[in-house]
Amino acid sequence: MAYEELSKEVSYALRHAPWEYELEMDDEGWVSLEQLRAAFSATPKWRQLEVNEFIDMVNMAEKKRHEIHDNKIRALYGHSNSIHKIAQEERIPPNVLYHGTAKRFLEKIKIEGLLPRSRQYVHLSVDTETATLVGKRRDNEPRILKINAKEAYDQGVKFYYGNDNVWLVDSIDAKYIDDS
Ligand code: HQG
Repeated sequence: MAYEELSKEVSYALRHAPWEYELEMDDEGWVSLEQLRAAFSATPKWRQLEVNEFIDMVNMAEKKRHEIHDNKIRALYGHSNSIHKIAQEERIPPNVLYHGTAKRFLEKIKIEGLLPRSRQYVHLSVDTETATLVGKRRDNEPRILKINAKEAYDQGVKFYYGNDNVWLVDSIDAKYIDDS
């Protein structure tokens, strides 16, 4: 089974295009596994797909992008702002979080802060290693911004838990970004 390929298409369906697959998604982003299987198996590539293969995909993945519970699956983060806003679980963040980005975005970020752009939330990383990997998708030598998360939280900014490496926030004002 091509789990990586399957995971990419599942991410696409759950993050960006549930309607393309005629999925009924609840407010927290959950979709029935059986409905997802039925939608995928309508295409020749995934005709033989079984529900267990989604479960194996999630269990074997190096990066925790999806979770399965009670015969339902959801993407943990990454949702596009073109689908209904997914309710995320509010939690107290660590003191500091990081954001890896491209050098070319810095000037604007220093003025506007971090904005979710085409997604529903700004994605923050728990450590500089994770932030570097995120930033490298856009720049070979990414900049790592340090975010004073607890300070922002104490001043009323809501933080949401994505997975052990990813935190979500609606936006981050420039005053909480420390790029020294
Ligand atoms: C930048 C992947 C200019 C921001 C990753 C980023 C992550 C601004 C880009 C997850 C800005 C948006 C998300 C502003 C933010 N002016 N640029 N004011 N505010 N930006 O892809 O965080 O592998 O939507 O710095 O690992 O890069 O798919 O967000 O560069 O966890 O599971 O706008 O996607 O996960 O880019 O990545 P993205 P991201 P997966």
